[in-house]
Amino acid sequence: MIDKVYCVDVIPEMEGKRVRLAGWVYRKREVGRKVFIVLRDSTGIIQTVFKKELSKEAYTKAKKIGIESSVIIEGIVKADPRAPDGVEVQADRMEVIQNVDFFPITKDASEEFLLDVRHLHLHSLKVATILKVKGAMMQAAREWLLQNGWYEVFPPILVTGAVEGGATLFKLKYFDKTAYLSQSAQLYLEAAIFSLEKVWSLTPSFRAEKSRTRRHLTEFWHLELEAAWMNLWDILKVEEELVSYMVQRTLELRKKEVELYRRDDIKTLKNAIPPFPRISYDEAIDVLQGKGVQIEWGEDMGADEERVLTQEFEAPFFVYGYPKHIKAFYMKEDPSDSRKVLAADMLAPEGYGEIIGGSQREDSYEKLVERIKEEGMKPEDYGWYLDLRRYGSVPHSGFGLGLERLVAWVLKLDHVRWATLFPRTPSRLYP
Ligand code: NSS
Repeated sequence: MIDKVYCVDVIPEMEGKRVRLAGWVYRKREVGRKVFIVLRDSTGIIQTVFKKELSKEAYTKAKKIGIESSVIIEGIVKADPRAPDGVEVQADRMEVIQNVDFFPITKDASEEFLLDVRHLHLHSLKVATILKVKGAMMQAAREWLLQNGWYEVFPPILVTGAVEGGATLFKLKYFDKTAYLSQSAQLYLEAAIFSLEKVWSLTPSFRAEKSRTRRHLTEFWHLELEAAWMNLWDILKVEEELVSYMVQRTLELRKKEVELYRRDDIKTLKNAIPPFPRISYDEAIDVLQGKGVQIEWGEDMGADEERVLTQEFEAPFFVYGYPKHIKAFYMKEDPSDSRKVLAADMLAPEGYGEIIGGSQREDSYEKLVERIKEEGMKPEDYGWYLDLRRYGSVPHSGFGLGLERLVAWVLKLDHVRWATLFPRTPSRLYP
């Protein structure tokens, strides 16, 4: 038997060769005594044509086959300028693996319905494109992390406490105790820097957030980095270099895929080259007030405020120097202004807003205990974490990037849920 090839392998230069393809019926159309079947596989699509005079049996099967049926097709490659990509397969054999009479997803399907049948929605070429881009972005991240001496670690998901506030913890029974699903690997990464110095992890993170926005999932993929001996400004350099590499490399690896979503509108992606603009929280508030947004110094910026701010930029940018009381307990107080912390978020342009949250960490035992108490939490719940400040404490910094948010911006998606295989939101746990 001849070897199976993929759709992408069928090129005009293969003219006259016999090939065997396996995949799903993407499109079908009959013209006179010909049936055109566009076959889909993981690499793309290829036109096949069944002529009655070539094989009556194959032609009859092709006439009957339904959209999204799984088939194996054999035939001869023919260069043809009229065919998409200038090539097609003159088919003389079809093996029907499973015939589909009616595929539930039709052109006019609503977004809600597509999510209800997400397991079938994955057949879509546009969905596959997003999955490929997400994979390419992590491939790029791994390349950069490896080239720059970061160690990958694998933190736990079952945890005993909050990192980003108790209100959004998913709680579960752990034998006779209570456990939670991790919101962030940060505290465990902080522990790991005492042996590996520069560490990273990719984990699912969970937030029991009821907020129904375009940028919240209850389960998302979190890329987190933590490094000893780095201050806030050092870690911002890491952030912009990593994100820039992820974006530029993805444009190399998956240009066609990115263009399927953005066409030639890739200016902001091209602009993602260090140094990214940096503005202080104070400046951001001035800009917002100047634009008539109702916000006072000390208030947190939500998605709406961030959207307005992103209109000022055509590349990702940082907002640094947030007020202490709106940020997490582990952030280091700004030594020059005790109302603030050494924290910065990275915001994506075009309305997307926050894609990274990062900071220098509080490395003093006493100060950290004080902050934990101020936040109404119990220091004894953070015993092991406090120990890190008692046994060889070092200045250190880190950040977390929401992979779906980055992909949503890169592909200009209208919601982060499209950037994940099976989205989890307050109303969606199935399929
Ligand atoms: O809450 S964060 O801003 N920060 C942390 O969790 C730190 N503990 C990370 C660290 O320093 N190691 O979340 C970080 C990023 C944020 O910028 C978003 O891009 C993403 O994680 N994120 C989310 N993505 C999708 N859905 C939800 N609900 C979500 N929450 C955060």
